[in-house]
Order: sequence, then structure tokens, then C-alpha cells
Amino acid sequence: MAGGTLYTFPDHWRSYKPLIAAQYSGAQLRVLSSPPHFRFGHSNRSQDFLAKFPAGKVPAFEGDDGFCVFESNAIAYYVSNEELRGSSREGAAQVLQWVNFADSDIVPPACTWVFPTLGIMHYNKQADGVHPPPQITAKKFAENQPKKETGKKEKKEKEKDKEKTKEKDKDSKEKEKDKGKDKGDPEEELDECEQALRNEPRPKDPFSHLPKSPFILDEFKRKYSNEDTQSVALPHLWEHFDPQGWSLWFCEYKYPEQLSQTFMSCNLISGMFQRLDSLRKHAFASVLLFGTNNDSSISGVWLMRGQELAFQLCPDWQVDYESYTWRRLDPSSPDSRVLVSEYFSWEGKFQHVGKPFNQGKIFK
Ligand SMILES: N[C@@H](CCC(=O)N[C@@H](CS)C(=O)NCC(=O)O)C(=O)O
Repeated sequence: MAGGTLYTFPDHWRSYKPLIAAQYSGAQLRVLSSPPHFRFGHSNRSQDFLAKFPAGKVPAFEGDDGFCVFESNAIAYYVSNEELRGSSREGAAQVLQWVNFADSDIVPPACTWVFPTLGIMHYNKQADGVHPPPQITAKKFAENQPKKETGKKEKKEKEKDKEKTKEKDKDSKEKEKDKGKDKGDPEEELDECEQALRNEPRPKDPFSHLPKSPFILDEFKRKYSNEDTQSVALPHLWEHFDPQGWSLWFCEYKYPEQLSQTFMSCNLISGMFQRLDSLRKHAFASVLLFGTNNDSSISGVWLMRGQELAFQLCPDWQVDYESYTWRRLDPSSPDSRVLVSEYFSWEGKFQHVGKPFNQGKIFK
């Protein structure tokens, strides 16, 4: 049975297709639709995500066995069972027929009709005329389908429901028209994706509570990137460092015995940096790998805004930091200065490490 993770945003109607199929087939789907695990508009644009799903769209499915597939219909197909896919060639063709029919003939007019009532788009009279109302199209087809017997009582209930729905549709359409009248100018129209993005709570700056600091991280980064570390960047750091607004930390990877190939250890470091992308404005780090295959360790020095470990301020930043031990460095102590100097310049004795420097990565 195909089990795995479905990436989406909350209540995304396209995701209902795989979710419903999974309900029928018994496939186990884990849904990641909100932070810290998945944030629509961010996570689906990350390198990690794009490597697996080049279209960068949701829903997207990652199987427990690593198989990745996007497009809601394809995912629904994959998590289905034989009965849902059609067990004969004819059955399978009919399933495909209805899937395609829904996409081409039901979804577009349904969007034109339904999105305005959801407040996703404004009512658009012109567009409304382009497609026949979905109820009409679908009704035409439904009428031609072999009918199932329905009990009298059930029929009556259904009739009542139909009437109610008609009334509601009329009401909301009327309201939408009135809304349209009030608005002289056509307003910005959002499609459902834009709407979902807009609905995402805007991330607040996790450092907004801190008083302004005279230390400008970008200036230091520029010195570090363009000039000599020992003779220019480090003296600049010590001259301008603001110990009230910023802090320095030493970190060590907790599980060196699990580090095997050095390229994998490097991926571990770069993976962490990637996941911390949104912290770049507020932090700088040099994280180094020591030793060689099957005998290595990772440690580094971080410069970050505030007096707390910044990772604690935002759930998105908490994936990796607990795999490290953290020690605050006193910027006025000569030992700390040596440590910072060695880690930032990738030169020195690294006495506490006991393994030779192998390579380093800079977070900036
Ligand atoms: N045909 C695709 C459509 C998927 C799609 O367009 N998804 C939009 C959300 S509605 C998306 O992920 N857009 C990416 C973005 O806006 O970042 C399907 O059925 O899965």
C-alpha cells in the first residue's frame, strides 16, 4: 500500500483528490500543510523541495520509499487501489474519462462560480457567461448515466436540499452582483494560490523586540567576503561588535560517531544553512569539519542577533540546532577571541579539536 507524505496547504481542494482516494484504498497519508513542517510559498520554493518536485507546486507526494510525484490526479492515482483505477481496460478508460472531464469541463466553470462566493475572486459577469454553469453541464451528463434506485423519502430530502442550494446560490450571486456595483474599479483578482499565500500569516520579524544595534552585520559580511580575514574583517568585528545587541556562540555536533563520509558531513552543514535561510540577515557562522572519513567532528562559531540562541525564536529554525551543544562565548575573553579568529579564518591550532582541519562552510 502506497504510504507517504502529502505536502499541501490547509483545505486545498486539489489535495482532497489524493486524500479521498487514500480513504478508499487505505493508503496512509501524513499531511504536512503548516509550519514548522511546511509553509506554502516558502517550503515549496526551497531547493530541497524543487529537487524532488521541480514544478514547486502542491499537492506533492513523497512516498515512504522515496518515490516522489506531483499533480493531484497523479497522486490520487498512485495512492488508489485497483478498484479506483479501474480493473479492466474499459474501466480504467472510464476513470480517466471522468478525471479529464472534471478538469476540463467542471473545474473551470466551478471556479468561476464558486471562487467569488468564497471571496477568492470578484464576481465577473463576462467570465460567468463563458462557461455553462457547472451544475448544468454536470446535470446533462448525470442524466445520461445509468440511475440507481433511490427510496421515496431520500428523494424528497434530496429535492429539499436542491431547493435550498438554489436559494443559497441565488442569494450569494445577488450579493456578489451588489458588491460589484459598489466597486467602481475592477479590483485586483487573486487566483486560489495567491489567495492561499495571502492567507498565510505574515511571519513577524522574530527580532523586532530588540533595541536597535550599532553593529551592522552586512558591513562585517562585506569585509569578510572581500578583504583579508585576519588583518581586516576580524579587527572590524572587534572594533564594532555590540555585546548588548549581539552574541557569539560555539557549537559542536553531538553525534560525531555517526559521521561517516566527509561529503555527507558537509551536506549536513549545508543542509542546516539552507534550512536557516531566513536567518541570514541576523546571523553569520563558520562551521568546520575536522578529521576524515569515519573519524570526524563538526564544530563552529556563530554570531547572532540578541542574547538568546536565535533558533528558539522561530519554529522554522529548529530542525537542526538540537543536534549541537551550544556554549556562549564571552567576546572580551582572549580565549574566545582566539576561537573566533581560528574559526572565521580557518587557520590556527584548533587545540580543543584533536583532529586536523578538513574543510569549512560559511553561513552569510
Ligand atoms: N494541476 C496541479 C495544480 C497545482 C497548483 O497549481 N498548485 C498551486 C497551488 S493552487 C501551487 O502550488 N503553486 C505554487 C506557488 O504558488 O508557490 C494539480 O492539480 O496538482
